[in-house]
Amino acid sequence: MKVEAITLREIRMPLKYFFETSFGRSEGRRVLLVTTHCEGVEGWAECVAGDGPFFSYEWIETAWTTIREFLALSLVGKNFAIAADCAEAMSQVRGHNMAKAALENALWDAEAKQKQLPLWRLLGGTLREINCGVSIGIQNSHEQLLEKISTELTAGYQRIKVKVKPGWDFDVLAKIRSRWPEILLSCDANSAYGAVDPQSLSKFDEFNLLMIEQPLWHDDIFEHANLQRQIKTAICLDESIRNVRDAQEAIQLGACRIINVKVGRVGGFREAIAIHNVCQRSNIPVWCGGMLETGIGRAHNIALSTLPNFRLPGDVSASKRYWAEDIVDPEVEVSARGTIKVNDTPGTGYEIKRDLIERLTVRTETIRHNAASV
Ligand code: OSB
Ligand code: MG
Repeated sequence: MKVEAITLREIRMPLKYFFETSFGRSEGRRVLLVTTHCEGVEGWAECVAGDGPFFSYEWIETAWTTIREFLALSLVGKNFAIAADCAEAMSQVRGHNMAKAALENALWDAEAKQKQLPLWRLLGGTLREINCGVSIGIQNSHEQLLEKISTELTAGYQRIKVKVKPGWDFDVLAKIRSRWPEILLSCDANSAYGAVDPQSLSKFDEFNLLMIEQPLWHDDIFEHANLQRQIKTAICLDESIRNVRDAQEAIQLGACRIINVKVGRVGGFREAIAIHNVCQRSNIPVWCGGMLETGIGRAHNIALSTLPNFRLPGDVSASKRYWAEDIVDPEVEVSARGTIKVNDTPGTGYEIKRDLIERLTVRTETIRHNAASV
């Protein structure tokens, strides 16, 4: 697979509803889309870096410039036997996993199309249908949150995850549990409890949660291990797991009982598969996290979620929860049982809506072998 050129493109996508976490509220996304041009085949991927360096130090501007100045130059003009091999070529750049993942995943998309294989099979998937949950942000009121949960349960989603932070936690969970004692419920703190007395976190145990996601610092494993010994609720790590070594360390230290795999956070499908495999061998279930993706990133998350150790419902939900109109056709839809079926169409099974993307584009740049950027 020869990489002839790489196109970067920024589109602006307003969210239907704001999405608020312990680190802030988003009203829309500036999305970086990457296209790899390989011998007549185009591969597409989405960079999940946000509008600012809040979930991670990466954001759209660092991703764009790191790709343009370094990562793209290490790929264009090169021939890779398989997409996964490009990770090695980019390894000189430290970190910047979201930028790397966008490039690697675009090449996986190209490889799947070139081989006329569905992406999920190329990744090693076995599940034909994936289980879906939703992540519901912090709202303006408790009533609004309960209303949203009710809507998603009616739609069929199998697991509800709510965002929590000090002051928006125990009262909220108590209200949810008194109305829905039996549902599969989890919470995600996005590192909001680092400064809190760890003893107080055992209060989460009252709510029979499937897990609490990333309660402590974004870069911590050790203190999560201490905390996991003190609380009954399973800890799930998100931000702390940047690669397969982090996953091994977290498992060995007992820092979590579940891992959220986000392909962008870990630098691409190759690393995501490696984490999946390590967790599978250690009997640690994984699930696929989300980053408010458009249909392009969503389609990649769906393909990844077909690997066998994706045993818990992921944050992979329907396009219409986020976007007035998604940039793929068909849009991502979820059945009344809260599932998405995969099919055998080569590639992701979701077509790119080029005209719509063109209309939403605010800037674009193409990097070619031995040529100045255009
Ligand atoms: O921590 O999982 C998270 C969105 C942005 C940043 C971090 C997170 C999230 C979500 C969104 O929870 C899940 C989704 O895409 O539906
Ligand atoms: Mg999370």
